[in-house]
Amino acid sequence: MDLKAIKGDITTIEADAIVNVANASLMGGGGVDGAIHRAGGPEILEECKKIVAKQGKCKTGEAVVTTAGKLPSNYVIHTVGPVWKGGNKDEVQKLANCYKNSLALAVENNCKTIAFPNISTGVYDFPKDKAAEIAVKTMKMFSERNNTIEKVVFVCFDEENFNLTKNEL
Ligand code: AR6
Repeated sequence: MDLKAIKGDITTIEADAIVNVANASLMGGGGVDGAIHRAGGPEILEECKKIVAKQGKCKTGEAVVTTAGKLPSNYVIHTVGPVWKGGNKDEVQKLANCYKNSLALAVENNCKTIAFPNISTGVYDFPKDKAAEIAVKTMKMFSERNNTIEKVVFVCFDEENFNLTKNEL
């Protein structure tokens, strides 16, 4: 598995799947979630509504898949990251689950290339250094057991996340 970090906007990335950081309602929001729904168009929200009608809200650490609408990727994988509450609420495990479950869903959908944002490091306030460490560690563990995904790109929006992720890699 080829792992790399770039600085950029995930909505412009051509990959089999890009990962969105949603909230439990899957009804859109700010940050990367807002950017993905805006750029991808209403088809994404339509599918999210169907998923919620069928299975209810998305739990923290879990992931679901929809079309990517007008985006240059094939799928959007929506995962719900943990809100940082000081570190004693299982935040680390839940963040690792976001990466693991998103990768598993990518494999199920025959994706070979996948792009991730730095999950939970915006309004959910997860410390960026810890988050980068967990993201890279989880990715490497996954790649030891699975070789269907060929390329994973961390698309970092800000310089700090970019440098932290690059250093972890
Ligand atoms: N491309 C890549 N990364 C981005 C982009 C982009 N276009 N825009 C922002 N980021 P956040 P969270 C980075 O706040 O902390 C939403 O309202 C950003 O710099 O988007 O997981 C949801 O609905 C940061 O490093 O997500 C949830 O309610 C990272 O993406 C809540 O926010 C995550 O920031 C999720 O909070």
